Amino acid sequence: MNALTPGFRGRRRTVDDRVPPGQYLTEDFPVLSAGPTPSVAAATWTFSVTAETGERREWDRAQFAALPHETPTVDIHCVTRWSKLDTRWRGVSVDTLLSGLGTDAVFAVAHSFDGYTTNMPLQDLRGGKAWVVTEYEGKPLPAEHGGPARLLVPHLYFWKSAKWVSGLTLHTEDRPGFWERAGYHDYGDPWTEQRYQEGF
Ligand SMILES: Nc1nc2c(c(=O)[nH]1)N[C@H]1C(S)=C(S)[C@@H](COP(=O)(O)O)O[C@H]1N2
Ligand SMILES: [Mo]
Repeated sequence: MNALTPGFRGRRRTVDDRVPPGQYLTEDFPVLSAGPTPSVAAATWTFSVTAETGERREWDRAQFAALPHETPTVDIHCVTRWSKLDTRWRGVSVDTLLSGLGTDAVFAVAHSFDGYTTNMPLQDLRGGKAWVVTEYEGKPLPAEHGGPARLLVPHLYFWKSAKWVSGLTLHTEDRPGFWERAGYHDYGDPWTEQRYQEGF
């Protein structure tokens, strides 16, 4: 590239700019689960969204596969200090899953088939920032990484990206999830190192 191209001079993002404080880069993909990998049969898999009003929608595998899909390439950051750049996924934007749903909710909880839960502001799942993904690097998502489907919320620490996700519930009040009740930060911004709550 011509070093003097207007608009690029001194403005290119380097790898260092993409690694949040206190993180190191890894090329491999560590597996981190609180318990054993649950077996979730793809044939009977469903995903649901339930609003605070009780309004509920559910997709089976075929219905989910028929939704418009996206292929995000994103950087992920685990609270255990590894970060991984340019991970490639395929799945459905949460915007698509929430589209047309009437809700006054401000918070969401992701629920998983292993009983895991994690909470976040609903706003963090909207605006092209979160997906329910079923493929990683062009292949079906491996079970140990959350297959058949996991939530992907790359702008927050990776514990928010619930593996084996079964659905979202929407709430008017914050409901801390599994790690958040155990002392992890309620929000989990990697860029300001929101790792653990004060006092834990
Ligand atoms: N259902 C479920 N999802 C989960 C977890 C879990 O134990 N159960 N662990 C979380 C944590 S702490 C991290 S860091 C990431 C790890 O994802 P990976 O195993 O694909 O690297 O998954 C998150 N999602
Ligand atoms: Mo984690």
